[in-house]
Amino acid sequence: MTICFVTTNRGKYEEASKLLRSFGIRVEWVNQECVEIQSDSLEEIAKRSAQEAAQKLKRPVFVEDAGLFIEALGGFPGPYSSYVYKTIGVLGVLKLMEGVENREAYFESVIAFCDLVRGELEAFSGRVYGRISLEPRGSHGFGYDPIFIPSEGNGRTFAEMSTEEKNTLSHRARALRAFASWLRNRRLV
Ligand code: ITT
Repeated sequence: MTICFVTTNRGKYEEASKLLRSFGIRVEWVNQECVEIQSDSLEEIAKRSAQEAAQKLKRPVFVEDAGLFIEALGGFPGPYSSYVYKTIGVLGVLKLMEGVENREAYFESVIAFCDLVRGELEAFSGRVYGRISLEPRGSHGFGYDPIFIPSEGNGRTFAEMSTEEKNTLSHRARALRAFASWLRNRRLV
């Protein structure tokens, strides 16, 4: 089974294709920007993007919307993570966190799958809890990986882990596993 992932982010595609391959699902990458509505809900954003992309490409697709939620900043940047990354970047986020003791944060991923022929629009989510580091560390991954230390990662940031290791812990991997088991059951229907 091959399934189409619409994203401009190579890192996301690589993580998804590695993980879904272990479920016997191949991922075809469509490197195209999705229409993203403004909303506080990742699920709402992802579902609307999936619908638009399925209409445009005339085939079933999935998209993913992710965000980093920092407790001391009231959940910022959350659904605005992409804009914040492009503007102030990881160093800007660290600056906002200067002198802040509470460094708790989580990543959330929402995958939305849309098949217009079968009338399906489904969402799957995953979270990983951790904390924001004091400085960027590591060269793997992408985005906020150099400043996010997952609780179960022995103190290392995501950027200090291989894709395979990140895939054992990450928000995206959790959402992808839920998606894969839904796809597996769907095939039996
Ligand atoms: P698409 O919308 O084209 O899929 P994007 O990179 O804009 O790609 P998001 O809006 O979902 O994706 O991501 C929001 C931001 O959070 C963006 O700057 C990402 O780099 C970052 N991000 C998402 N997942 C991440 C992860 O697993 N590790 C580190 N940063 C991540």
